[in-house]
Amino acid sequence: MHRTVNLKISGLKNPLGIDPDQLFFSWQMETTAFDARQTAYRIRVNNSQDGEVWNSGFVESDVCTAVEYAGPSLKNCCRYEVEVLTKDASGNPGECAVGFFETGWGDRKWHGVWIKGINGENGNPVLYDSTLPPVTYFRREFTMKQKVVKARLYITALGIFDCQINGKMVSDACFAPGWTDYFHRVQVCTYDVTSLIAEGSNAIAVRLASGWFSGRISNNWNGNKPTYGDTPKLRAMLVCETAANETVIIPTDDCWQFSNAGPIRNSDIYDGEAYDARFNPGDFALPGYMAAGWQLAIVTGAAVKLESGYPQPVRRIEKISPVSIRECKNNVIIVDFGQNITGRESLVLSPARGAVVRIRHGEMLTAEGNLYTGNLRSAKAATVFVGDGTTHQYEPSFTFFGFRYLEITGDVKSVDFDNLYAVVLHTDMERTGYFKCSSAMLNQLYSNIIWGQRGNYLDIPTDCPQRDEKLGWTADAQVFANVASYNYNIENFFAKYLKDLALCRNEFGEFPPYAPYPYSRDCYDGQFGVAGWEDAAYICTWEMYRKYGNRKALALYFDILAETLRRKVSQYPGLICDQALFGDWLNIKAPLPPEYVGTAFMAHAADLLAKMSAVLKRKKEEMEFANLFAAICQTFCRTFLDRDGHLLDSWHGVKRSIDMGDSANVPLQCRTQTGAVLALGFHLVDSNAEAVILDDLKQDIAAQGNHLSTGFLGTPYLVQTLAKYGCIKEAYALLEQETFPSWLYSVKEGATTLWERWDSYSKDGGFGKVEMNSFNHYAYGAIGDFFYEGICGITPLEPGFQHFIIKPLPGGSLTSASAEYHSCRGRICSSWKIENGTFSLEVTVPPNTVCKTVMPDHTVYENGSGVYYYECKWNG
Ligand code: RAM
Repeated sequence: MHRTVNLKISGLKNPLGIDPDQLFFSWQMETTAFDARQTAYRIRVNNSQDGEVWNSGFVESDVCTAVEYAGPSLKNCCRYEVEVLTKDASGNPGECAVGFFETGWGDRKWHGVWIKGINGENGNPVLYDSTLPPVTYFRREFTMKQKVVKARLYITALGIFDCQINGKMVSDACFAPGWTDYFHRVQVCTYDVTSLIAEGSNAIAVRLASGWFSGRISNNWNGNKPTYGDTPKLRAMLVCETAANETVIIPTDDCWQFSNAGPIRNSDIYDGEAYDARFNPGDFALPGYMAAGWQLAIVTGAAVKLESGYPQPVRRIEKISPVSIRECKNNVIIVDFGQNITGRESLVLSPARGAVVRIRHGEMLTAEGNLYTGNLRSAKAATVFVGDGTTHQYEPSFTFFGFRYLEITGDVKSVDFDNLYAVVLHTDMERTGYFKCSSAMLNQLYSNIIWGQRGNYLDIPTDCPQRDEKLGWTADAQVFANVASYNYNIENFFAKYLKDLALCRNEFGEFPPYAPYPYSRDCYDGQFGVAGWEDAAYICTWEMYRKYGNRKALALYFDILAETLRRKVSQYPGLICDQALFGDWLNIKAPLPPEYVGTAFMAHAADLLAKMSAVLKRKKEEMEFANLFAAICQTFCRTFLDRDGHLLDSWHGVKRSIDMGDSANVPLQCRTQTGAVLALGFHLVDSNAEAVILDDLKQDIAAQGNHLSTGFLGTPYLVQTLAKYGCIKEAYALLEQETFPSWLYSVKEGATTLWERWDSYSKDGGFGKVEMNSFNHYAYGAIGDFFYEGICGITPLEPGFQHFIIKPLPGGSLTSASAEYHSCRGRICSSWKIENGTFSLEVTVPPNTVCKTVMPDHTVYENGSGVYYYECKWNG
């Protein structure tokens, strides 16, 4: 008998506060039977008052992902029970999956208004940064005459907050309500606080920090002009139902009080936190508190849409102990956590009243063993703790750092080093992928990729977590999206990001260089619509569809994407587009003409739109974009290929992309590694030219002694494209290369995350260009695609893994490898080894899927669910 398991409602387990218009269901079949298939499903939605609200009836279908709710309109703030039953091939209904969800407040009238405090002075410009305001505390008391049987807190902020009721935190989310395009939307968090409300006196208290709204991140790149606003704002509504069937609502209003006299004297995402324990507000989150000196909150407004749902918060995921603690100079302690992470420190300390402990964060040490902070640019990334003579368990609250090392100075004797940890913070995503193989170096590279994702998937996909950026850069996001979606379930994470990407377009419909984009749309307008960056919108939308099979998500953006491309084409009627400001970012002396990059990505966008149209059954558009793709390919070949099919090795144009690497004085040419893999990977040329370009690519790699020269845009396609064309030897030669430039070069130099540059550091040469040198930039981690799809060969043939292939590509020094991927239909596994001239492979195929297995000797097997073992001869 089978079971129906893993029921997700709008991508989540038993969510609260969801938007009923976005409701969809997914589940999996669980059984050890071979060839198990779902032949039908039935979804029932009930609520306690109305009974059955929707019964889909048995639908004959094997679909089990993203099934949309199709019943009558749902009530707001109401709990619904869900039951999903599936039938197998013999019509057996098995065991059902159950879950529930609760709808959010929705578009009903809000009872709370926006309130704010006044940005206070932090009181001591010597100790703390005088340009940054303290965190504002808010509170309000209320009386419940009756016992409360259900209480929900709907709360949001322009800024970041945490909230307590009667001294207890309402949630463990960090940085709520997340960063969205605050010009348009802000997420509303819904919390079940029933157990926190007492009969009698109660208090609700909030700490509100500037965060992404009015902190430095929102104006650093805009001449320090506060673009969203200069003071954070809060809006909340506590809705209580009593035993006497009454509804009591406590809204944010002018009865709330605020104070700037709390201990967090400064808080900023770039700069860190200053905490002065002498500012002790006492039990401000408990009822009966004497709020002396507190002022009445100011009622304000905000033209921003409140959206139900805060699907995936950032949480404190893991605590790491130091691997070493040493005094590097008198009274300067260096703590090494052995791993570059994103998060903050947690420690126990007891400085005397007024004594100061300072903590700075860095990813590297200098040759002398001191903390290296040169690459942080203007980010202070520091914690200042001022003691009050008592012992504190302390961790900063509204900031995060990218670091492996801490430098602790000041009253270091007051620090209890046995109670010092690094707390890892990231969006709380479900891990779905694992990989290991016989090469310790590649295993370390894989670990670096995982940490790259953990370090940069913090509410939005960031470029880096340490310096004064931490922004949702689009190319970085698109090149890494494929491997990221194997490692973790990122369906909701990207749904949120793509929404903001679409909202942040400029008046010409062009996509921004990062999202959310905290400035007016004409600020840096040259950075909109940039090839490879703008394309995150097409590529990530398609990638999410490939992994999770959610057609509605495609439909949501299709028209916007189509419109954007049509406008671009009308701007470049000759079909040569030179909008490639960042080129093949950080390539190694192999700069491409911007015309080449711009045109290649314009073609790829057309191709993806043709594919999307086909899925959405939009025949007219499918023709339109297929024709457009063909036309751009023609122009591309006419412009960038010579008569024999070689990419041009010189270029007549003079326009160049920005160069932050070493390519500024290198002549432009199309015949580069990135030039080749874009032409091949995007299928821009015919098969004759393909063979010529592939050959040139192999020669180039050999001429460079098996080294790569690709930057951000070419790297994701390099090894994958070689492998696709059967050049396994060349693919592994690049992958296992240990000298500069290569992936394993950084591993050899001791990296525990991916670096921004191929040469960010070397033991002999020291640090790369200091003005842009992050040690936690995941873009080059795109090579992880090859670990899952190449080495272990797991690739979807149909969206959502209904039909997939396992075609392992052994090669290089590897004698074994295995990958596991918890797809939306269940666990897939591919594990191989080579022993005594035999290649053996074990594959796991989840129920309700079909897997085509291709062995290295080209034998093909096709199977439904089960665990299978195959062998063939191996002669290397
Ligand atoms: C850098 C970012 C990012 C890149 C852009 C072009 O500052 O860190 O990685 O996409 O510039």
